[in-house]
Amino acid sequence: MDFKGKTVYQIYPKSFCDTNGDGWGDLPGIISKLDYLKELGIDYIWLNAFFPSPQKDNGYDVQDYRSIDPRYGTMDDFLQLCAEAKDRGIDIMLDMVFNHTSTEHIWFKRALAGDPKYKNYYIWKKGKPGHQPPNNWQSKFGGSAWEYVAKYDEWYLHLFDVTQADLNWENPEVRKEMADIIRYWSEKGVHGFRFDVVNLISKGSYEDDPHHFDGRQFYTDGPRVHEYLRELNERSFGRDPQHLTVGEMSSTSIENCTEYAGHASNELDMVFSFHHLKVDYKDQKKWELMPFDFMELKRIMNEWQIGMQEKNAWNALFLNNHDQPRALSRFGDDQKYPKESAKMLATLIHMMRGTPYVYQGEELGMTNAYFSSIDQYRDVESKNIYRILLSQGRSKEEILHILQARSRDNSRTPMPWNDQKNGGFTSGTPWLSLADNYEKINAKKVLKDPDSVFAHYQKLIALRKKMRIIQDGIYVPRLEENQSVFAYERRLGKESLIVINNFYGKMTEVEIPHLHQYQILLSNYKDSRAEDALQLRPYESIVLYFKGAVE
Ligand code: TEU
Ligand code: CA
Repeated sequence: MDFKGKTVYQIYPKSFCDTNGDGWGDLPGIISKLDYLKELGIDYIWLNAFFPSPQKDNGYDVQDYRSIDPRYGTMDDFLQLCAEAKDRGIDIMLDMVFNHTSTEHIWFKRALAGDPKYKNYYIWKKGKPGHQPPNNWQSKFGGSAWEYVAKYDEWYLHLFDVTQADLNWENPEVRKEMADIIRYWSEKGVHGFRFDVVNLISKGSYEDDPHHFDGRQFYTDGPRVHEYLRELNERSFGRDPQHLTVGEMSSTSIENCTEYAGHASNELDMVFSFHHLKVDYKDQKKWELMPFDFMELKRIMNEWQIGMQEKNAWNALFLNNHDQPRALSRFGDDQKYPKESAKMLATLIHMMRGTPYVYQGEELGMTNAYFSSIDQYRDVESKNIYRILLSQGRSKEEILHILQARSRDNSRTPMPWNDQKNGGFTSGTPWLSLADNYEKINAKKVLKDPDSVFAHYQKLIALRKKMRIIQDGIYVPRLEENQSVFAYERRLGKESLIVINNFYGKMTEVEIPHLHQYQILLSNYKDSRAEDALQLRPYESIVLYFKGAVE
């Protein structure tokens, strides 16, 4: 399918729009906002996991892959959503959490009850002497990745929460179940699928991590992962000519991603990778703060753009999602230059080679939540790390400061639709508080403002639809050594597009030969100019276009 002109919008259903006052967003709420999304111009909606779930990890602990948690609505609501979206030219993409199930899934319950068929759906190992886990692997949410079950005197693997048991993909029956689930949704008319941490499904050997890190080298991009993906493709979505798939790849490599999302590799259409979102992790540690390393951000993004392009593979482009703090608070200036920096970050992403993803609220310029008490947090990861850091002797103030910058709840606060109570998200009590700046940052307000962040996203999305150079042009980094400007060029035949982004709140000057021949396609200041020597104002971002060979 030709998806290169398209843009995906990510909805976190729990936080989008609540219509029955229970404090949870729901499918009727999404339906009620389809016109808003059409106005934005997006082509796909990716819905975060909405299946029945005990919600230990907000739905990424799936209990039943074939139905919808009643708190979100019914299957009829879902079919209505698909139909009404389709009427507006929008397709739906579902989230497939296939690395693990909830321990409340019937398969795991049968496994615990002693059914050998289902026991073999999961990964069990004998412990080490002295009641020690099978190895030193750590859960991504903290603590050992193994849980003991006395009945078997064995441990099951959980790379995430203890209630998220890893599936045994070595078992052909598990792989068949997964393909069946995709086909079930395809038959309902779903063409799009996002695969959660799908590069973790093939475990290699179960050795101790010699470096006492978390063990990821033994299960990331594992030995049979490409084989499994090709098989899944062949058995399910690959049969649908309209399919669109994206894999979430944890700690992956360009080399593997050129295969996952290679043009002819018959695995997936595109990949999310995360290296560029670790440039503010001190010593690679998520819970150690440092200012983001701009040169590293630029180096990594350039490296991925070029590395994927060289092999004709395709990136998903993003700075925000439901697991990341808000990019505006992280890489921009959400106090002094909120609009300018939000637009600059959007331009950076949307003019690159790949498919842009907009995470709900990004188009409003939403910021981190800046919660001041641990009671305001809901995320299992934040709660775990709070306990762990406290036990290591860190002060409450210090930990809260870290969570303000790093908690996943920063991106999960409810969507502010207006400046009324709870931002019009719910008439009841929201499951997670809104960020308290909703009176200033909300959808009603931006829709009235022609100069809003929303209006800028509209332009970016429309430009991609219209211009082949944005879809297909080759990517060439520019000003690589510049310490404050992220610039690149796209080229297609005789056309050239140059994108220049000042990443800081200071004026800076750059020189780009022949720039005076270019016209300005888009900018975040009203009076930007195209000159060979450019004075860039705080967070100024300019897209320039030229048709006809230079020189
Ligand atoms: O996330 C995978 C993942 O590894 C993360 O981005 C995770 O949030 C991070 O490692 C924690 O520090 C996916 C989902 O997007 C996430 O919401 C789920 O919690 C996770 O998988 C488990 O299903
Ligand atoms: Ca609701």
